[in-house]
Amino acid sequence: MKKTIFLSLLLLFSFSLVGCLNESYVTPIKNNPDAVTKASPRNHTISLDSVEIQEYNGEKLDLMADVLDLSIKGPQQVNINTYELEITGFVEDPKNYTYDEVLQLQKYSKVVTLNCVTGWSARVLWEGVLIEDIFDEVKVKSKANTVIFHAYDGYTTSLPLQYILDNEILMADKINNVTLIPERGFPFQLVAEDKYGYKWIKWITKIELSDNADYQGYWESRGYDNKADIK
Ligand SMILES: Nc1nc2c(c(=O)[nH]1)N[C@H]1C(S)=C(S)[C@@H](COP(=O)(O)O)O[C@H]1N2
Ligand SMILES: [Mo]
Repeated sequence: MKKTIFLSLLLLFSFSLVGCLNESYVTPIKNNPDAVTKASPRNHTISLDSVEIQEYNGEKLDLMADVLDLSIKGPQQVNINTYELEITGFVEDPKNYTYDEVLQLQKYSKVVTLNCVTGWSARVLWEGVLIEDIFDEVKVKSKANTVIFHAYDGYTTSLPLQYILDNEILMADKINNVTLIPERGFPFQLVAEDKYGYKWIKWITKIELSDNADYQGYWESRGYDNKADIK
């Protein structure tokens, strides 16, 4: 019995080591606190240091580990080798992206606060791709007015198309320069700034363009405001 516990601990420890070694590049980000910041292309970045940043432009950030996970089914383990992001619905050219294909898009970063309705919040540096850049590739049809996001755990949420375009909304693959861990929504979490946490869908698998402005996602259909504007 003791031996089994020891062996499991050893296994866990080795896995966490592998996790650290995997994170072998860090994307440098230009110092522009004002707007969405363009990150350098991946192939220009080689850095062996993978320490989570704790400060950005003089501002102290929260740590990735400080963020709570209260998701409906707990952290999802997404197999990145078979993962696909499906873009579907009212688009001219529906497309499935692999993880690497998504990360070929221009990277952006910004510091944004996530506020959960239950009262906690976390202010961190998000890095990812612009949803609008994906939409440019698949060509959104004019009758679409709503974007419905689907996740690996069956969770869904929606946002007005205009909100996504007007606010340069990101789909993040990194927090504080570190690739998302399963608890944080690996491979992608939506950075739905100015909206409550239940719009910040994690483990995104599908983005659907729709004309159903009244669509209600998981928490929305359970009584939470569909606008979710932070008061
Ligand atoms: N797929 C999925 N995404 C989800 C949830 C969930 O249960 N499943 N919970 C939401 C809620 S209520 C909050 S507050 C945020 C929390 O994000 P975090 O774990 O990065 O802090 O995730 C959101 N995204
Ligand atoms: Mo939440």
